[in-house]
Amino acid sequence: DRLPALLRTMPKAELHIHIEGSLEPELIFKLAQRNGVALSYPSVEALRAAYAFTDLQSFLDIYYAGASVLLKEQDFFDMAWAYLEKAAAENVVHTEIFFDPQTHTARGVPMQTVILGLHHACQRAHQELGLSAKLILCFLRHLSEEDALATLEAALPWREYFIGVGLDSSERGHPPEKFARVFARAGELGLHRVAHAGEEGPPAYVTSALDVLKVERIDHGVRSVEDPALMDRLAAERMPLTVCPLSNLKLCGVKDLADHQLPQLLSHGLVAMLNSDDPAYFGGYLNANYLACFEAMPALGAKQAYMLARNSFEASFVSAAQRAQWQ
Ligand code: ES4
Ligand code: ZN
Repeated sequence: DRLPALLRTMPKAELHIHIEGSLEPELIFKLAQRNGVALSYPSVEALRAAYAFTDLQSFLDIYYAGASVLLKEQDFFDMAWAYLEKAAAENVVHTEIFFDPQTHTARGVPMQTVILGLHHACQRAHQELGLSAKLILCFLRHLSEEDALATLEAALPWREYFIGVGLDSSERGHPPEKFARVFARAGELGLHRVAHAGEEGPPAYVTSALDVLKVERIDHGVRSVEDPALMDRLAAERMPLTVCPLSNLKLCGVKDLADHQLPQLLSHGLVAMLNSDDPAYFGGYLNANYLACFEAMPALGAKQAYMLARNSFEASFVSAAQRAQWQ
């Protein structure tokens, strides 16, 4: 069976990866020591043992705690570089990386420190690994829209270092409508727009992300399968869904990968592809997501593998000319 080899070696894009979610326990401890930050876990093993999540919030609490070791530009560089080396080794040729500036600026880390550290890693990845890497600035939806607006303005001196904005963190109780003004402002600035929707929240949040935030992609979107009219609309508009199967499994969105919505999304003609979301926390990077899905889902074969890779390029924010080099 040559399918696993195909999955590993085919060129692909990754469009849904939170860089803070790529921070491995070993690097958390190394940075804690380097920066003199106290951790509430005695060892790497104890921290990893705490990665037993029941829902999105139980994960976010430990994810924000892990990010507290990031203080200096070098820390952000080291975190991103570690991810980019792994991505290149998995035949990811293009990646669009989420970062959460508010997680850092709220602790007194300057915006410049965050953006320059990440940007320099992306620049080096292009030069040394031949990997195209772009940044997407995410707003934390559990915070206010005023905070999101101030964050966007604070990032504008580095406007050319990110290609778009996203919306992440606790979904339930924080509908897309809450961020209508900041997404409109991002649109005026010529930034791409994406949002997490239909991960834990209802399909109505997917609809309002489209209608109110004018997003060009939906992150997760798996609960769209509960609304047949929405499924038809997503297919008709070729609206991409950045699906993260191991994330949904670890956060108990599905009981088993065999129950995951991916085969339904593909058979309905949706532009879905696979992504790792928070690989250090959810049990694997992009190829682990591919391998686990193709192992668990009998409907997936070589045809679907090519389709997922093709969708990853179609849904990316790179030019058609650039895409032609990879496909
Ligand atoms: C996230 Cl899995 C997930 N969902 C929402 N927000 C996030 N931030 C990092 N990972
Ligand atoms: Zn995510």
